[in-house]
Amino acid sequence: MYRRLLITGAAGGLGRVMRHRVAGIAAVIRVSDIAEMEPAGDAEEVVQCDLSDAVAVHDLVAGCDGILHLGGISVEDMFPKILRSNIEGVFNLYEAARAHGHPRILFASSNHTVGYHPQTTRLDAQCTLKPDGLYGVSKCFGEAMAAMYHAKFGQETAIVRIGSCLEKPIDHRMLATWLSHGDFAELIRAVFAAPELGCPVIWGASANDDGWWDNAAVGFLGWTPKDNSAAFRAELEATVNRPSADDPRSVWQGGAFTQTSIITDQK
Ligand code: NAI
Ligand code: 15L
Repeated sequence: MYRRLLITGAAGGLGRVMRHRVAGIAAVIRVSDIAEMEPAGDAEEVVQCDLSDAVAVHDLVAGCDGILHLGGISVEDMFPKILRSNIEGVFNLYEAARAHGHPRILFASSNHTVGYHPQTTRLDAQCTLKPDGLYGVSKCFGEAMAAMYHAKFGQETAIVRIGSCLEKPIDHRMLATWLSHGDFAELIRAVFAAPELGCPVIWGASANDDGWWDNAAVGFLGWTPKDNSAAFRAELEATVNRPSADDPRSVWQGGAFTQTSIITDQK
């Protein structure tokens, strides 16, 4: 059992759910976010912290032997925000980890690192990065930091390219990208239980009939997703219009993220 597991991004959509699903991994769960969080429960500590504040992150990581890194900007946004949270924030986290004995990290990367691959292509961990925006580029940076700190310092990270982690798929693309909360929770457990981890890329998707991603390289984790978006197909087909075949949402793995024009709006 871990001594203390740090969860960043604990006020966010996934953080609020996973906080209650990781019990038992560690004696103490330290939850953190820049935003306000629910008060501490049993065996929990709550620490408000801005990931872009290097000194605060150094203190945040002290005493932790595992980190579930969910914190950061989670959609396309203006570059200064992405810079602070996803670039400086990741650098601060890895530097803090280096200073505090290399706690094992699960880095929440994203399918938007490969968003400009067509939906007709099946990808494995060796595929070329094709980010679909500044957000995707920032996740590529995080993946590169993880790989460099592993090669140079032996820091272990599970790079999890999450598809769409929500209660159920809400559009046709998510029939391929969906990751159930239960499967994500089990993946977190597998990552922190593995005797040796290294720095693998793991596709964060459930056992969807329509999946695009090949996790053969991480069989050693013993993680077998159990849920399948097919269970929601009929409901989805009845309630949501399928975009046309030439719509970006049907063409690219990153779907609508390929179409955001925010870069041209940056000042
Ligand atoms: P979210 O946006 O709901 O939560 C992210 C949290 O990070 C927020 O509570 C926010 O306050 C916090 N945060 C942002 N900047 C911060 C900073 N400078 N310092 C401290 N905290 C900061 O995102 P969600 O959906 O919970 O996702 C969690 C992680 O998983 C994110 O890193 C996201 O990029 C990644 N991810 C999520 C997917 C999903 O389907 N939910 C898909 C792919 C990746
Ligand atoms: C992500 O990376 C986002 O954080 C999340 O909000 C979803 O939009 C997800 O990807 C997706 O591609 O569905």
